[in-house]
Amino acid sequence: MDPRVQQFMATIKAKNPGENEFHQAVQEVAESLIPFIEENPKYKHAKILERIAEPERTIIFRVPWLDDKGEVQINRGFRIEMNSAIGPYKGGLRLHPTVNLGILKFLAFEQVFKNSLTTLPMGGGKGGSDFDPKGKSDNEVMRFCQSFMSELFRHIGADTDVPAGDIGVGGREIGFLFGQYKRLKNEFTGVLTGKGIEWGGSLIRPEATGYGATYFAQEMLSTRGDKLKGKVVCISGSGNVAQYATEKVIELGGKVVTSSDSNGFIYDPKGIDAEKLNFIMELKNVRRGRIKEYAEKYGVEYLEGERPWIIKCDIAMPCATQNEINEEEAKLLVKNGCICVSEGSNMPSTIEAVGVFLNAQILYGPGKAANAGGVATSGLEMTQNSMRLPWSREEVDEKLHTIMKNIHKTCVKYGTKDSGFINYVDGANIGGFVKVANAMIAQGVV
Ligand code: NDP
Ligand code: 2IT
Repeated sequence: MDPRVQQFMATIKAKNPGENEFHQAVQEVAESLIPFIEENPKYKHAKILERIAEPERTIIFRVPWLDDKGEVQINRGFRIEMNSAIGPYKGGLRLHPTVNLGILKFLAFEQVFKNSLTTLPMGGGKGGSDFDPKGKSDNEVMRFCQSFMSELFRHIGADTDVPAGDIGVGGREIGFLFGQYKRLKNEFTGVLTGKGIEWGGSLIRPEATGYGATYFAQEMLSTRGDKLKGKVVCISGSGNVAQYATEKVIELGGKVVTSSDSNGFIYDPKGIDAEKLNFIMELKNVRRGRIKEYAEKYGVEYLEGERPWIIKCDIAMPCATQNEINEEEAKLLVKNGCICVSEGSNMPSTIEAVGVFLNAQILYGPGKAANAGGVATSGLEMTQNSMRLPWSREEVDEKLHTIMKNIHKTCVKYGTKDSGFINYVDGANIGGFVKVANAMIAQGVV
């Protein structure tokens, strides 16, 4: 490791003990930025890197709620307001038993760069709770969401901080959260994104992250004169991002052969088609069942406790969670002929796995660039809310597609090496940094 990075990371680790995912996210960015900052000393003098790694505000609160048996349950709620240099804090809420301060700080930190890359005026934030929605009734989820919002409402607002969905938070939860906010504030505003289409939501927002990650893969492939048509694609996860990545890959002529959840994955060598995808959507969004059922229904293989990366593919799209591709899996993917990785999830590859992809010089699109279509379309939802005018599906999809092409261009601008190789990690980190850093300098020492 570069000694300058090592020194910087020693301070980060000492100040944020035990927050491993946060250390990982900061280290990956510092490796790109420290050489860039040395060449651009104005950022060094203003201590931008040190400032950008410290949240502007961290809110931690108690979330008590009553379960269906009338018993009191207590969870912990968080909102990390990371950076507001270029717009209101913006980023999702995650409900998962693994949620802790370090995980949300890594997500909020990534969000700052991602939101800047979208070209829209959004700062970075993230929040959530260690509440586990699995196995809970709709009423329990509602009571939790109402209690969570009963504290969160005083910290957010359409011009202050605009949360959205992430793992465990989809349309149902956004509805409960929005209802409680509206009741407490007596205001109908665009304080959350991912809202229902009848009450201020944007068309294409549910599809946007998966579609965007697929558009980003298309852009990367085009730099090598290649396209998605005919490619075999391994996708992990079976939630929001995975479902719509699968839909767009199929539409563009690719063959998706895997789908997964936290218990295992299914391998369908004939490919998931539109009808099978509908089954997954109903299974996951309505019945809230396990992916194993797909294997039983279609008579394909189910690999319990395994991840899809052992299957030979041309393109890998991790769409489940952080650190879901380790070094061995990355090596196996490359060995099996994988030429492109487009990350739908946030930080799915470990630092070692990223190293494998970069050394092999395959097309590697990191999450903060490849999955930025979700938050970009949240930005478009905010615009429509401000105008009080909705756009059509086609309009929003076209804007999303243009934004993904522009993010790709930014990565090419800041990430192309003398050899011609495009390092999308450097491209996304530096490309996302510049606008935020310049805004921070312009706004003084705040
Ligand atoms: P969902 O809750 O809709 O789906 C999550 C999927 O990932 C499920 O299949 C889930 O399986 C699986 N998963 C979750 N945690 C784990 C785990 N620890 N190990 C293995 N599998 C796991 O979430 P999203 O699709 O919204 O989010 C997926 C990823 O995409 C996350 O990294 C998120 O941060 C990122 N992202 C989401 C955006 C959005 O707009 N929603 C935007 C940009 C990025 P199971 O059901 O078994 O838990
Ligand atoms: O990680 C992400 O970018 C999201 N979960 C979406 C955030 C948003 O505000 O739409």
